[in-house]
Amino acid sequence: MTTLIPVLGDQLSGTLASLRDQDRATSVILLVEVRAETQYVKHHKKKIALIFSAMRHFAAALEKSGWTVDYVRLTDPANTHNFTSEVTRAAARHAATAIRTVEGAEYRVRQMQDDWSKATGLPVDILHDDRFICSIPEFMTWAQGRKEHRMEFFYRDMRRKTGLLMDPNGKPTGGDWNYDKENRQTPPRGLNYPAPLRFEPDEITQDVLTLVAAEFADHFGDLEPFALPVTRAHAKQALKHFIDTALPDFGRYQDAMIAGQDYLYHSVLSLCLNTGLLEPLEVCEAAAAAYDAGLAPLPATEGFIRQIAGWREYMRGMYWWDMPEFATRNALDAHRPLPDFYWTGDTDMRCLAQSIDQTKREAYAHHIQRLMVLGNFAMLAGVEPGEISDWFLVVYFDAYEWVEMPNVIGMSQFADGGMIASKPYAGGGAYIDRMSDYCGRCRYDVKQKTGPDACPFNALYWDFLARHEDKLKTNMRLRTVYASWNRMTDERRAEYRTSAATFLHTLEPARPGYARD
Ligand code: FAD
Ligand code: DLZ
Ligand code: SF4
Repeated sequence: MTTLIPVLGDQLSGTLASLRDQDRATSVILLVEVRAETQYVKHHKKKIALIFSAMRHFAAALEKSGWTVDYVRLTDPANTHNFTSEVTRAAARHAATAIRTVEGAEYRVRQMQDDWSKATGLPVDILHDDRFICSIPEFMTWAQGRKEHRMEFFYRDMRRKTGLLMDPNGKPTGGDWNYDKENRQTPPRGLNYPAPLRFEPDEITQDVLTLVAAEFADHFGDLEPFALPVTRAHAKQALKHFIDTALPDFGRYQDAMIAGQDYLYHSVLSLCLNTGLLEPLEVCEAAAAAYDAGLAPLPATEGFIRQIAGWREYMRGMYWWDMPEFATRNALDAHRPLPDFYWTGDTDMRCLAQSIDQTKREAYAHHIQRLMVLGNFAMLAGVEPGEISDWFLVVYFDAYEWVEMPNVIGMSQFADGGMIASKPYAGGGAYIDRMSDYCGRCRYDVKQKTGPDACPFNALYWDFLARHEDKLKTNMRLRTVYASWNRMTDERRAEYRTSAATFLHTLEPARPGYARD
């Protein structure tokens, strides 16, 4: 009687449901480096190294604690590089009598798991991933029957469910659910920003770096320097470091963008959460404990917890709510190919060039760079949602389809027609100028509205609103914006549209082969 327990590359948690209450003597854990998973989109080199190194460290830790682990390396000549055929091979190798696994986080992988019983002829127990605060059935119950889905109401339920920042009388701590009015300030000059901890590569990581350099040379991004957390111990240190050094100012400067400051007060914990090295509830509880101990103010703590217990869980729920249709949503009928500069960084628009350069080096950009620079530009320019979604899935170390897709197709492109965001996150140059120091040294002038030297975001913004007036003018949150547009003279409106068209004409489409072979 042997139970085979396949563990996927984003399930690297000792608390995983499939490992719980299992007899180590009669179980074999399977981890596989699968080429198809590295190349269905051609992931950033750092991301592949992160996942392989974390998988290898996790396997070693499991073996040390008495589990039998079958680890199939990328270079194993027998590796078939597909989850289903590797599970089938392993089941035969170990004469398995049953398979026990946790549901894949992505629709694509979850579909594969449905084939495992037929492929192996064995009973397959697919367990819910209870590392998430909200299970998929619980989210479906919440979502069903609601005319409109909004994160804020879901988030309040998660606060009630977990007791995070809740008073004993059932009211939110401090009296409000959300303290954003006290967050999101422009940072003063000369701040001493904390930097995330760096974890120098050990022998396991060095081997992986050599492998990735050899096997994935044509993938986007810089492999080295590599100093990401790859073990549970690293992840716990990274969490403590964030709480000690950055949480107190997290909310205040959450939306700021400063050239040369890649992380500001962000936690950089998404990679740990999304691989399983940290669990969402433990991260939220650590933040709440810092508030209780008087080490972090309430607006920062609440804002941080909302990102994880609110947005992260909500995005996962909405992904499963709408898949598989989510992947092909294109409510604004956008069909422009992705501009080449998303891969090369070769653009005079300094905000984009800076954000892309950082993405290439670090496989990281923070939320406002992703939303209001990289996503905003793609939406204003009318880029095909599937193309920009592929780009986001490739380039970030935390990008897995379940969380990338609702953020990109939903939140940043409005391609879901408003399922996730109540209005498009569209902004002109003034917003970027207010929240960043990018504009001062840009070749474009953020104050000019039209013409060859004007910040392109300005004309693109009005052109976007004009193009989609039929679909968007009834949106209550855009009423004053459309009122301003309609107060402009015909001549002024035409200037905006001509300026946008002239700029859009200069965009070179990306050459094939960056995102997929
Ligand atoms: P912090 O700012 O420190 O936030 C703390 C945590 O909150 C994050 O680690 C993350 O787990 C969670 N979080 C915050 N915002 C979101 C959100 N909107 N959705 C889900 N979780 C959130 N996040 C991913 O994990 N993977 C992605 O592929 C991804 N793609 C994105 C694409 C776009 C266009 C946008 C606008 C956002 C995307 N996000 C994604 C959400 C967010 O930008 C990242 O989670 C965050 O930048 C990660 O950095 P951090 O850990 O420093 O986050
Ligand atoms: C993203 C990724 C990569 C690059 N490589 C592997 C791998 O070799 N083996 C593995 O088990 N998982 C990998 N993953 C994660 C999966 O592609 C997928 O995102 C998750 O399993 C989510 O369902
Ligand atoms: Fe970006 Fe416009 Fe500012 Fe240049 S001027 S950095 S293009 S917002």
